[in-house]
Amino acid sequence: MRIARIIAPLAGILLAACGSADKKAAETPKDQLLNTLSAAVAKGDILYGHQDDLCYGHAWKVEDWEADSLTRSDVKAVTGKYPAILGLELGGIEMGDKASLDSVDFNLIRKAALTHAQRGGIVTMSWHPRNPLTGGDAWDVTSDQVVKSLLEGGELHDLFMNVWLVRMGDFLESLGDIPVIFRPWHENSGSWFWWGARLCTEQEYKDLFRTTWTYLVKDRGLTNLVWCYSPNSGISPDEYMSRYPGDDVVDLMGLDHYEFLAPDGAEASGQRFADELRRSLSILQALGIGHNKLICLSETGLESIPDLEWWTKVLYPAIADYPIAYALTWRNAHDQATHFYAPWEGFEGAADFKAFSELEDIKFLD
Ligand code: BMA
Repeated sequence: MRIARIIAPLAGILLAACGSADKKAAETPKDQLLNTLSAAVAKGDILYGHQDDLCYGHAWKVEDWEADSLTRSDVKAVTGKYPAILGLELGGIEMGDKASLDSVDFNLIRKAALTHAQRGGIVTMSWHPRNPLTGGDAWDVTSDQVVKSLLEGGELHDLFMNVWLVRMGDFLESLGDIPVIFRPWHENSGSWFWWGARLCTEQEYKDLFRTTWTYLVKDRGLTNLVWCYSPNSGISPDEYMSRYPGDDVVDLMGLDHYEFLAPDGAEASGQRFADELRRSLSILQALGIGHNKLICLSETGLESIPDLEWWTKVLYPAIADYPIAYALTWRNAHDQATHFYAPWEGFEGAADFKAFSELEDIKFLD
């Protein structure tokens, strides 16, 4: 039994704050999406999300994006339903590339977003941009000058403002009224991306986030973005807030938390994962109430899911009592046998995922 009754007042506040749903219709796509998420939280629902669903899955991918009606989904093949939240990845858009860093054509990404929205689903977008200073990828942490170089006064500021953000703005604008949970500069409490904790100062990180927000929202006038801030788990409330860019530019407080299987086996690893998740979600819940923001588990998962009852015995009990709007598991790579985070047809742990999808408070797309 979840705690919908306790958090319903919070959702009420949020509804009032983002467009007075009881007085007049929501005005912007962003308001509408926030209202939808608030309503789900008020009911005690948790929406399930899957990264890159519709674009590809375990050992298959969409070949012809124009002809394909995007009806295939690993999640649907197992549960009969599409995920409620579709995660999509924009890494490479800043370079003007035709396809993302995961080789998904940006036309397909746009079509997947529109198709999913037309089916009644919600879209979220992440961004793993390349390292503009070294020419490496998002994981290139060889320089701690990258964020600084993009900010005002930096050698790459012009590139950032007049090329990177323009390309991002063009793509997001091309989605029209489709609302998007936009989640740039994520997992910044770790130091595995060039915008991570040891790679820039707190102020530089905040400036990076705020510069991105100001360009897309103020300069471009985009009204379809719900802004999600999502550091990694394993942090204190102070650490969460130390790089928080501000209530005026964040709509959704998120958190990424994965399970990694340790040599002591699935049971011990699952226990540690669940304990840390509960600890992190308790912190997030308190911060969400304090800042009047919805909260979510923006990324989670166990690669290859060797624990065949992970969904109902590990993940669900860890999240069920928290007012998170959604929980999203990462992608099922089409070209790597073990890089998957959701079951696919024929996977031996599929039954447990189906059971998870049938839980009363876990919502897929009906
Ligand atoms: C990572 C992995 C990578 C991928 C990246 C961006 O976690 O899945 O293979 O390129 O996300 O989607």
